[in-house]
Amino acid sequence: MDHNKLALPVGTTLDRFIMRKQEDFPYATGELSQLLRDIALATKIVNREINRSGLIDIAGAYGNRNVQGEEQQKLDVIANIRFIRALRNGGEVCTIISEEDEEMIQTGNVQGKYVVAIDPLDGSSNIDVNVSIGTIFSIYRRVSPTGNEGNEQDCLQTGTHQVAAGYVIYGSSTMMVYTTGNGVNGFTYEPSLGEFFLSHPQITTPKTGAIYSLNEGNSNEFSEAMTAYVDHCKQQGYSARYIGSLVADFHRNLLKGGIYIYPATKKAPNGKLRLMYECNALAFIVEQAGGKSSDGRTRTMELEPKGMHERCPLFIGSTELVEKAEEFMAREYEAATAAALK
Ligand code: AHM
Ligand code: MG
Repeated sequence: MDHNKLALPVGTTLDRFIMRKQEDFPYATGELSQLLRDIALATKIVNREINRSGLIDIAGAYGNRNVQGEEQQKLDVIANIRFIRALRNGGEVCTIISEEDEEMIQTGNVQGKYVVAIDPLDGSSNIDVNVSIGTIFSIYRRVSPTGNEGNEQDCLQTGTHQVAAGYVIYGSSTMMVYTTGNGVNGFTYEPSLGEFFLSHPQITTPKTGAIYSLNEGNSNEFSEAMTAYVDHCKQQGYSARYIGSLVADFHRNLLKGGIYIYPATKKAPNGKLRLMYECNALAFIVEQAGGKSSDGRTRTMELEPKGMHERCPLFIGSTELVEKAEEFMAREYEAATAAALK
């Protein structure tokens, strides 16, 4: 009897995968690997809290508003505590930017070489209704010398300087997807073993697709170019798919092909999503998977951040779809430039 058939191999754990990748870089010190493992550990804890949120009193509003003026959910706060604690205890990170905290968070690890920007729990309005939510993170190497706390310059680097980025989707299964700039790999959580296993090696996103994802409820607030692009999607016969959880919408489109848009609107001229801990991380991942991300004109990862909580429009997904949307947005830009010159 074939032993493999009797007891199928469980596959590669996230820990082993991270260690193997580190071996590819002979001078790597292991700090980034440790940091990724710290994030994975916090993810497991947050996953546990999310899974039992319907059973104990941790669903619902916390009774506070975050820096964005949005109502914090209890799980937003819990996830924030869990990630910050894991990064503080891990020792590799000097400073953290979080969606939930107005100021940068100093971990006290002045020797830490890394800065992390994180949305601990994205799409949290979906928590109470059992819809997928996520975590998004970006990792940068600090630019200031070690021995001091991290500063604004460390925190406000362009997305091109990311050394790693990832997201976790707490969905029908929990997955972690990340890149260190050498392709994108996805790991699925096996709850009975408490481990992430490599399930989606070397993810590539289709060059094109037939899904468009945006909140059409805001269409009265769209620019003419944006409205024209949505009409174009309809004429092409694309399907509209919008969960309202960025990670879940992004993940689906990454695997199936499509475009996710959170555009500028009349009320919100910079859109809704945050450059430092939502857009840049997903931009790094989509580019590593062969896709594209921009604000409609400029590559997301080249946008110069001016503030930790800065917002920007997001057009992200399959290259052909993003480029087509950019064509529509360019018309708008040209018209505005012509009008300004009159
Ligand atoms: P959050 O960070 O406060 O959870 O908000 C971000 C979420 C994204 O997950 C989602 O794509 C978007 O907001 C949905 O916004 P809207 O309800 O305006 O469509
Ligand atoms: Mg968010």
